[in-house]
Order: sequence, then structure tokens, then C-alpha cells
Amino acid sequence: MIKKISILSAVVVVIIVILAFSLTDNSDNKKTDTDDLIVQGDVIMPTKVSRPGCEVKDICYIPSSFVTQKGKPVTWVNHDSAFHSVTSGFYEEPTDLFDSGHLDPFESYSVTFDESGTYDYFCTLHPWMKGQVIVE
Ligand SMILES: [Cu+2]
Repeated sequence: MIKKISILSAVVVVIIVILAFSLTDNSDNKKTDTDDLIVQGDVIMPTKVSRPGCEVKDICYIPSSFVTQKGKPVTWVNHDSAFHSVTSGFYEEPTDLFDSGHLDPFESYSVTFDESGTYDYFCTLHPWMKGQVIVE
């Protein structure tokens, strides 16, 4: 009887170990799949910024101020489920230097700056979304 119980518990332990391994494997695979799908960007538009609130902590674009060098492309990626834009200037005062148009979820947009300076930009759909690129 004791032998039966110890064999049974050994089987249970083996099953638990196998389950634990398969669960770990799955989560690893999921992470890799997601990483492949999402374009890596310099600046991201995080989730839930289509409603006001992100401006309080200045996280409508992350980072809200991005420092780069001349001639190096800056890439924005929309990580939100809503449309956003990257448009030069300020809300209702665009400067027409660059404009991504409406970016779909997970779409990216790049701009290469040839002159140093501070470039303010905003989202045409959400007036509270502001960011800037500092080109050195
Ligand atoms: Cu937006």
C-alpha cells in the first residue's frame, strides 16, 4: 500500500513538472511572437492615450522628449488600439514640417532631421498629446 502511494505521488510530481514546463514554454513563445509583431521604435504612443490624462505625467508619447543626432531617423510606433498622428507644431498651429497622417495600431512612422533644433509635435486627433524631438 505504501509503495502504491509513493508511486502515485511520483507520477503526480512528474505530471506537475511537465505541466510547469509546458506552461513556461508557452509564455516564452507568446513573448517572442509579440516582439516580432511590434516594430521597435524610438518613441511610442502607449495604450489609452486617446483619452485625456496622459498629459498630466507627460506620457502621451514615450519619451515625450527624444534627443537624437542629425541624419538619424526617428521612428514612432503606435502601440495603442486607436489612431494617432505625429504632426509638427502645436494643435491648430501645425508647422507643415512633417505629418504622419493617421497611424493605425502598430503602424510606424519615421522622420530624419537634417538640421539641429527643437521640433515640437502633436496628435491631430487628441489635442492633449504633445511631444518634442531635440536634434543635436
Ligand atoms: Cu492621438
